[in-house]
Amino acid sequence: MILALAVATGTLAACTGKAARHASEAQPAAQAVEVPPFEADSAWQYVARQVAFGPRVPNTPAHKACADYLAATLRSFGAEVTEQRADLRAFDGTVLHAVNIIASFRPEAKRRVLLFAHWDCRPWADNDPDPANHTRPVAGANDGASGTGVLLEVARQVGMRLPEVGVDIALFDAEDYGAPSHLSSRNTADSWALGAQHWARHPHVSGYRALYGILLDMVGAPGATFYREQLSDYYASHIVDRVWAQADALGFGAYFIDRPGGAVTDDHLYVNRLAGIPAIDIIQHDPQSPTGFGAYWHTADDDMDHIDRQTLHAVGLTLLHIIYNE
Ligand code: AHN
Ligand code: ZN
Repeated sequence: MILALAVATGTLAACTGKAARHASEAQPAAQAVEVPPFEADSAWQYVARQVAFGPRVPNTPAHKACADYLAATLRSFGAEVTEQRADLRAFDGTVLHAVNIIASFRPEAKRRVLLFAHWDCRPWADNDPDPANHTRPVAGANDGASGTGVLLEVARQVGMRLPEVGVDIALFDAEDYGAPSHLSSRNTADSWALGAQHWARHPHVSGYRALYGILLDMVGAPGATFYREQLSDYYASHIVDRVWAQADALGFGAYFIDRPGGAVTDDHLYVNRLAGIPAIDIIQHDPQSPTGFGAYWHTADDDMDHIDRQTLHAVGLTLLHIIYNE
């Protein structure tokens, strides 16, 4: 692990400048697009701010306060913001008062890109080695806040200078209320991603279309590796190709591994299957770990100590390059 980190850091330092020179040499001046910076400190603050509310578990005061904060922050960047409220039934019958938050830039544009993440927290740290934590919520620094934090910084940059393409940023709720592992007989795939399932059936704009969608999930751990997720390759391998090539060109090849990872039942499944929008998942995959995710996943360790600015930067800058070159 220490070796992998050293390699990742070295590659970053060595390649960022080289990639920039290479891009300007290869493209004629008329076609060069100026891509805004991605400020990793700012993204880190957006992650910390969410975590400071406490676990954003549906039907809690922290959840409500964070929803208000997310909507107000996106409005302050100049986006048109929809708060899509829905009462969604969880696997155990609990009715979740959910809020999907959708921020639109250039709402009139026909050509659009959808960027999304979940913002809620898992109510149970059911993968924690200590059984006492199995009934306690996760802090969700990585699992929830990291993707949302990166998208807030992307939204801030987009709001300051709009790209040609329309951009929608959807923060989905109730992703992580899937049945806990000790109730594995009820652990049906569809108990996850309830907010995304609702939006995919009832988009915030009727007849909503996007060229493609990109989901961020657990994009903040130090030395995180993102493999080609299987459902993404099934539905939208051309988008996976583009994103992984863009990341590599920016010197982020140590994060974005161009090899297959596992399949993950995540928000993008429903954006593909129910909304018919080709969508991919950028999600941390650790081939060594028994869960396939990072060791912090659904444990009491999913806190700010496991959030790294360089990982946020690799993901955020890659996204900005994708949308400004669209
Ligand atoms: C399942 O474990 C079925 N899906 C993982 C989706 C997820 C949970 N992403 C973050 N937390
Ligand atoms: Zn989770």
